[in-house]
Amino acid sequence: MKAIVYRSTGSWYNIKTETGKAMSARIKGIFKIDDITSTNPLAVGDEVIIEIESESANTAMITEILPRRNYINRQSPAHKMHHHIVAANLDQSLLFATLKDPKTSQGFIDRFLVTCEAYHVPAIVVFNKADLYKDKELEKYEALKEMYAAIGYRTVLMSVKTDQGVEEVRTALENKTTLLSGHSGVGKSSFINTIFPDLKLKTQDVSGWSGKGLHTTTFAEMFDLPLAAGGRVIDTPGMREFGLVDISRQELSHYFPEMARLINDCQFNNCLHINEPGCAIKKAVENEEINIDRYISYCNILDSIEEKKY
Ligand SMILES: Nc1nc2c(ncn2[C@@H]2O[C@H](COP(=O)(O)OP(=O)(O)OP(=O)(O)O)[C@@H](O)[C@H]2O)c(=O)[nH]1
Ligand SMILES: [Mg+2]
Ligand SMILES: [Zn+2]
Repeated sequence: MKAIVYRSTGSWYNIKTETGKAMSARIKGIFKIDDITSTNPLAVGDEVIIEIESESANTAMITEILPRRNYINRQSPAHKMHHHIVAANLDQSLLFATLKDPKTSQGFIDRFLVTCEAYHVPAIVVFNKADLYKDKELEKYEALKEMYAAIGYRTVLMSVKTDQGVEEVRTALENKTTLLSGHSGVGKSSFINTIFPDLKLKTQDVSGWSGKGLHTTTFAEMFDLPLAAGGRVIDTPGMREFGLVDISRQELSHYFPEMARLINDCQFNNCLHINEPGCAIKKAVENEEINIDRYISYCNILDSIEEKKY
């Protein structure tokens, strides 16, 4: 029987069968997975084949993982050589960012967008806590919105507290499987609570963002949306950094849409767009066709990628 993984808490998985029954399941034996360095063999969103173990205890054995359509992968903060699959089989991802309490940097957003491009997951950037923004933050938002719109990314200004923009984001979730991610304290679980009348996910206490970067959500978990159109949303624990996996220095510019369309115009086909002669990207930055802040993100990410030694 087919089932989907809704939550992983270590050796046990919460799954839902294709007939809609929720069960607990374990992996039977060891099955072959492409990437043995992953810290988690199965992720939320994975489609699996199960055998019922006990009807009375409502448990099952997972015997096989079905091929993933896509996934979001990040470097494990503790072990740089390991990676962690955040979620699989996604239709889109919503990156939650805040310009205040806490501040999300553009660098963090751009790193996440690079991963979404690399794994073919469409991304929307949601700026939450709009109720806290003063003129300075609102101006910053407008500038970011314009910058991202020019390269094909949608942004939404939202406040879970005042409901501003919540309906727009809810509509974007219809009939899709959506990953929510972002730093701790940006309001991912609060957002899910507002769109699920009955769900009471744990969120940080009412004093709001404490500045300590505490993680309130500790496991990724998927929920079926209470919408006629259907859809699922995945809440995840906040992350401090977003370590890129499996992206080489040479291919990085392919995942910046505004650079990807120009790389064939560079004089050298192995151009890294730093100080090579005849570089079309550098020229576009000088002409302001490419936003300088995006180019800075590119350079910072490039610096952080170590060339693999084969
Ligand atoms: N002012 C304001 N506070 C908000 C808003 N949305 C959420 N918060 C508060 O921000 C704090 C953090 O919210 P959470 O939903 O726990 O954040 P999270 O992203 O799930 O955090 P982790 O689970 O740690 O990753 C809570 O105290 C919320 O009440 C908002 O739109 N405006
Ligand atoms: Mg949370
Ligand atoms: Zn170049």
